[in-house]
Amino acid sequence: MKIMGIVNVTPDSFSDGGEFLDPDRAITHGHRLVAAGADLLDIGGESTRPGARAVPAAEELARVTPVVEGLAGTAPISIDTAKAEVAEAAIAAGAEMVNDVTALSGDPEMAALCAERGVEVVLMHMLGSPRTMQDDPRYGDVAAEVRDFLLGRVERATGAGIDPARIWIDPGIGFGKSVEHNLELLRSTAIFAQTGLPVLVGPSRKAFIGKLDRGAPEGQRLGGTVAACLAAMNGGAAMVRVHDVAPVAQALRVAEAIEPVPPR
Ligand code: PMM
Repeated sequence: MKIMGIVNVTPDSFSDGGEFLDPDRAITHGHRLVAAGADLLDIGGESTRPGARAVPAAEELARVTPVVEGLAGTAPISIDTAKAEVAEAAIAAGAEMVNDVTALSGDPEMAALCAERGVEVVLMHMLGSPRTMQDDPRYGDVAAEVRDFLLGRVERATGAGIDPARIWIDPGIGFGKSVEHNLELLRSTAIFAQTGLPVLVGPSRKAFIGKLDRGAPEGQRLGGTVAACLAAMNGGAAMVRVHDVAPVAQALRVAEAIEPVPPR
């Protein structure tokens, strides 16, 4: 299973906000993540934490472009953005993947851009918007609803000309989900893998881990992150998106050695 290392160039991401706002620090961090075992780096300039404020495109561009430029060539780069303008600049600077938490519904130009540039695309599920998503989220059957939503977005994406072989799906852990919803999605990773599309799962340091462990703060959620990544791996996920690459890489390596999973 692959590991996507997170480089958040933001003042307010929920667990590492402000740490890597300076481009040189973000680039150094990216190098460290690659040395620690990241197969890919996900660079983002807009926080999606619950209630986060929207960032103007110019500000997001100024944050991420030097970091993409500085890290391109070190590892494949994913740009975590919902804005076509930001994605376009990041692709020009060397990004090969667009990770859009709105599943291409945030910017009308995004699907065409991704199709035209031939990049990989991550379609993630979110209920509502970051401002409102944690206000009492409800589902009937969360796994089936999230899967069906994602399959609908895949259809839209391929309809816009995106190569189906370049599409990833992500259940969006923490994006409009209660603790029980997140657990059910992790438990149901196989339902997503059965679509035949590669599955990305992003549980790293998220609030549900703190809620399950006596309110543990963001910096003390590594054990829970590892447990969630192993559950995703066992369900057939192809990649996890994490902050703490070295310990997760070690856990996955050991788990794979104990019980080899067929390579995707
Ligand atoms: N989570 C966050 C941001 N981007 N992208 C994908 N595809 N999946 C996720 O779960 C996801 C994401 C929020 O976490 P962060 O603020 O620590 O980056």
